[in-house]
Amino acid sequence: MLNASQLAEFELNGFLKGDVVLGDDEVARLQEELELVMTGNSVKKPVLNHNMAEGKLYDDMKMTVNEKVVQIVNIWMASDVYFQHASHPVICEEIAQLCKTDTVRIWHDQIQYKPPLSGGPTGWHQDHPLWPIIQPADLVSAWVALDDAVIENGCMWMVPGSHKWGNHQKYLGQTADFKPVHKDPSLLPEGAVVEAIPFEIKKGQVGYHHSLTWHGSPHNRSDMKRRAIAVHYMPGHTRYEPAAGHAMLSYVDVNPGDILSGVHFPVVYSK
Ligand SMILES: O=C(O)CCC(=O)C(=O)O
Repeated sequence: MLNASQLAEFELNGFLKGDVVLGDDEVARLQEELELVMTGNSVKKPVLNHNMAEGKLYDDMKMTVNEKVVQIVNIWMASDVYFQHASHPVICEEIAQLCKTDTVRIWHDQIQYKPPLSGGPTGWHQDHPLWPIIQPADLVSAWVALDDAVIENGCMWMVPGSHKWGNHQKYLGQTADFKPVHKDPSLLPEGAVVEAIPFEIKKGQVGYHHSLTWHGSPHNRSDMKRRAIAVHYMPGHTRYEPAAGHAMLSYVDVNPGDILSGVHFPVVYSK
């Protein structure tokens, strides 16, 4: 359970470090299960399992063709261990606090694995604009490190306060050394300071971020793996409002305007 000062910090910054919520044995189990799914050896399959760096050359960054970021979407559908993780009682209760809701559903989850030396960057972005089938933009994600995530192996970076600036996704870019850039700063609200800080998370620790917070993670040139599981959670009032495509679209079986519910969007917390 988060205290008042943690809730105030999240409100101010749009992100927050939580506790270490998984012990070494639990992390080891998730790492094993990840290997099984990532190599295609699980019986059930996730929604996506691919190298998201492939074919993507950020115009403003030096990238080599061999860079790799393994992205797996909805590993919970392929692995009961990951479903249990997505239902973690401490995480789900804290998400309910941060979303100010009494019901929490899984929108979808996401592994990002940056392998040693060749791990590619995840460009600066906001989550909600990349999810154009749900409204409103008040989701919160729980990002749990499966290896210590530090500057050297490509931890996430965050821009404090950016969750209050609206949708700037199409203007976001980065410098060659991965500083966030707004392509038309005149559109930013008065007083907005675009300054990123590292969001280092220990193995088994949870970090929370709002779905409008600017974030990204650079290359992994270290000899350490950088594995993590992010679960993107919806408060009980999130509606299906299709405006463009998304990997989860074919799993929706409600009508536009309805609460996004159903077996593929399970309730993991309710008060
Ligand atoms: O794992 C990363 O580096 C990026 C993850 C991310 O963008 C997210 O969880 O919203």
